[in-house]
Amino acid sequence: MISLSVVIPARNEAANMARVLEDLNATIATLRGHTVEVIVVDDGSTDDTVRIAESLGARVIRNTSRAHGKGIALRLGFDAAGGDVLAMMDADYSHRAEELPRFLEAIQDQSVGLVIGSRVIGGSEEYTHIRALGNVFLSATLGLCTGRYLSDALNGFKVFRRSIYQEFPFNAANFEIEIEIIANTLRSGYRIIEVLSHERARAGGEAKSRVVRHGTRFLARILFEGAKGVKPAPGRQRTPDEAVIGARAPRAPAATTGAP
Ligand SMILES: Nc1nc2c(ncn2[C@@H]2O[C@H](COP(=O)(O)OP(=O)(O)O)[C@@H](O)[C@H]2O)c(=O)[nH]1
Ligand SMILES: [Mg+2]
Repeated sequence: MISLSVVIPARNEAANMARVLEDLNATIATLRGHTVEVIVVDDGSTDDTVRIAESLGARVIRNTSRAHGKGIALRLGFDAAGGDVLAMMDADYSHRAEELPRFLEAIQDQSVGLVIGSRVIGGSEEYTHIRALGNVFLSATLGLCTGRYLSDALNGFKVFRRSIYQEFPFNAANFEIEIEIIANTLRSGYRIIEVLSHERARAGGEAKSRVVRHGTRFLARILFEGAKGVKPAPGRQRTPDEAVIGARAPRAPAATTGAP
């Protein structure tokens, strides 16, 4: 049995919360072999976000400190999560809950620590030219700084092992937590896998991310993590678990024949 915690950061997402959780609950009902908790982390929402989340069965955690941001909210949720596997998705209905099984299947490979949804393969209704270019530039820079080239490092739809969160320090306050998760996964020696993911446009409400401000913070974080180094300790590099990837039964041992 795999225990999964889905953590959703939300600030003033009343326009979207109901459909996010309805779709998520419907997907959870189809999962076999998983126990699942859903955590919504609120950051001083002034609308009905909290009431709607609670009415749909989510456990709501409130950030009561003066500092707020997506990274702070996610870390509060991860701290409270009981699952061995953590999923993070946005509260604006841009991520598709029905894709979650694809992520969960990928992380069954014991060598995989992090699964990222790739909008480069799956497409995005929210990409403006500037966002698409920024993502390509920042993902390529991350590759240059860490040696791991990803098509969509910045996507906030991710599934990863809680052991990585527990083993390494996390301190990102904002959207740059995406980079911190990748860097710490590389340090852990686990592999990172990308799966196809299609991003819808935010359904309602207002976006909190700003291209220039958050793009700059992403870049600063990439350079910082690259300078710090992401090489895993010797002996930590994990190799693919062929049994899961190929979904093959182990080969029967060769029959031994007696002496002629
Ligand atoms: N709790 C909390 N959530 C946030 C904060 N900023 C952004 N979020 C959430 O993070 C997710 C992504 O934010 P969004 O504005 O859609 O950014 P974008 O999709 O990256 O352009 C949404 O679920 C937001 O509600 C924050 O300060 N606190
Ligand atoms: Mg969004």
